[in-house]
Amino acid sequence: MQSGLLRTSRVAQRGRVQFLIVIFTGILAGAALGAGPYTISQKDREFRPAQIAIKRGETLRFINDDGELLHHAYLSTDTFSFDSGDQQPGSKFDVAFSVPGDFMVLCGIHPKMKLAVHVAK
Ligand SMILES: [Cu+2]
Repeated sequence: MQSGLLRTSRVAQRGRVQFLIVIFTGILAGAALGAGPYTISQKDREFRPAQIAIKRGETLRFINDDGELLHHAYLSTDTFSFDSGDQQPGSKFDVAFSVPGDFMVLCGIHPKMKLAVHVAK
């Protein structure tokens, strides 16, 4: 009776260990590929969130979810630049930040729109 219980718990334990290995492998794969994309909303003429910290190589996805308004996200620095062009309502634009640093993304149409991006190494 006792040995039967012991065997059952060992089998359960082995199953749990295998389950944890599967999860751990998934986490490693996720880390290698980089998380994201991280969604940036532009509703009500604001980048939301207004600041974000990511790691080098990770992607921000700019969604124009602001009714009928156009937006135009861009960044222009010596080390890293991008330009979404005029972004139609309902469209999305992905940009991978390949360079570490602190950046301020702006909108070419709405000067008050600002998004601070911290890209870690
Ligand atoms: Cu805008």
